[in-house]
Amino acid sequence: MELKGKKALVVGAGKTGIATAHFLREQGAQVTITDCKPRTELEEEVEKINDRIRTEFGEHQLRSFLEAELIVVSPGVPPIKPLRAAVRNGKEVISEIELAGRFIRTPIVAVTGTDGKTTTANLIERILTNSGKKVFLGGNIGRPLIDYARTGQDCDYAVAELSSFQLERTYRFSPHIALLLNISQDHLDRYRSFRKYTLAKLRIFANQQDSDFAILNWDDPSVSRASRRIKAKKLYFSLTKPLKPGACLEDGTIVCQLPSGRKETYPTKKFKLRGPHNLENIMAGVTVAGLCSCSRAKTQEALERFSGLEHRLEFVRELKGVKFFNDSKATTVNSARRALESFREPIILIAGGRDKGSDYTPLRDLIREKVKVLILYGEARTKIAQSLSGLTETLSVENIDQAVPRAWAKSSSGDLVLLSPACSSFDLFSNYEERGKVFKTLVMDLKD
Ligand code: UMA
Repeated sequence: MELKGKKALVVGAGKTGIATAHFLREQGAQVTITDCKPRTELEEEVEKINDRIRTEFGEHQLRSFLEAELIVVSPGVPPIKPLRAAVRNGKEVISEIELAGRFIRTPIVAVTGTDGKTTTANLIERILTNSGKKVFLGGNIGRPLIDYARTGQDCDYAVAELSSFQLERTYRFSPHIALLLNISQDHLDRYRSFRKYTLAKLRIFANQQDSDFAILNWDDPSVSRASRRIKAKKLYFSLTKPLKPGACLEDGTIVCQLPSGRKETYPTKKFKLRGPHNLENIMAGVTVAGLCSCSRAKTQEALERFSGLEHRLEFVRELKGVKFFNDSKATTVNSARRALESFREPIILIAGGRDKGSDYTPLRDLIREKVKVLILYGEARTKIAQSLSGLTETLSVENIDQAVPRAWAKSSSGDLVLLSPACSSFDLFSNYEERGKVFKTLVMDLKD
């Protein structure tokens, strides 16, 4: 792809937009970056933009979209009017992942799914690194993939966590190994239907060839239904079915058999990650380990060392026999469901935040069975209360500052207090990390 002298427009001046603008500039393009926010709200970002990049802030200018020869869109930017007009006018409109894919020469391991993709991408990075491979880790995880294209590209693998937003507007992007962990309702505030959301996720496989690999969740009907048209070699993992080839669980041991005949076993007893969903993530990870020729012993060692990530079923503290867990990253109903499945103790669940158009009723059975007290907070609390009424003692509070002391007051030794919101954080916080940190501070401040 020749970029020299090309008129390029980058939409969105967040992490992705800034990295993309710099890449394009370094390749000799004439770059403009546009953001709908006014310059005064973008002070930090403006500092990072070098003066050879033109800026247009405050409002998107249709003219810039129509004059550009190439438009690269940040994942958080929905199909806004000027983008639709540019497409109608035959402009090339692509995502940052598409651009990165055109320049990256290292094999890409791409992970998508509604839940578990950050944990799995990190786990894969640890497994590969422990076997002596050099790895770049990026994507939705917080570091744009285009950053890797800007380096000397001396890694053995580029591992990318990819969201549905990032997979939109990809046309040639083709990872050597692509993983789809699960699909459940999410982002229905951006997609008109679950089908549209699923189709965006499936773009991860669209350009793979039969020399590539697709790693898929056998137990998830949406995944197996969607996998029919995949051209790459398919490898499944399952918690319920003894798959050969594939990865499955036999008497507490993960067995992973590849089409080549290579078979490895990984006893799960010493794994620190909790819950059946994490076993799925691990099965996906060991399949990648096999495909990348990692040593069994080194993979097992990496799995036993990995204790998970901040804000994902993160143990915070134990106070008078009550355990506190921070699962602020659970921004979907499905991830909250998985969190509830991970514990045997009576749970005091704190949920709520900003609704994403979700249906909360899939939580009903688990709430009835496992939740001693349900504490709802934030914008979504009334909607959730209506969906989950009459199952257990339910309290409604305004925010997390009120929820934590209420949870503590309601708990007794042997209980577990879990923040697993099932909603996004944007009603009260700038992101789930901030929400998780506030929760942890409140928990650490509790006095017996
Ligand atoms: N903007 C416009 N016009 C619009 C809409 C937005 O100019 O019509 C501007 C905003 O004013 C803002 C900029 O776009 O200044 C933000 O762009 P962005 O939302 O794409 O944010 P980035 O900082 O580039 O972060 C993105 C991902 N964000 C989203 O997908 C929302 C980050 O994922 C990712 O880590 C980063 O790229 C690097 O790849 C975050 C996320 O929340 C973690 N992801 C969602 C999720 O996990 O559920 C998908």
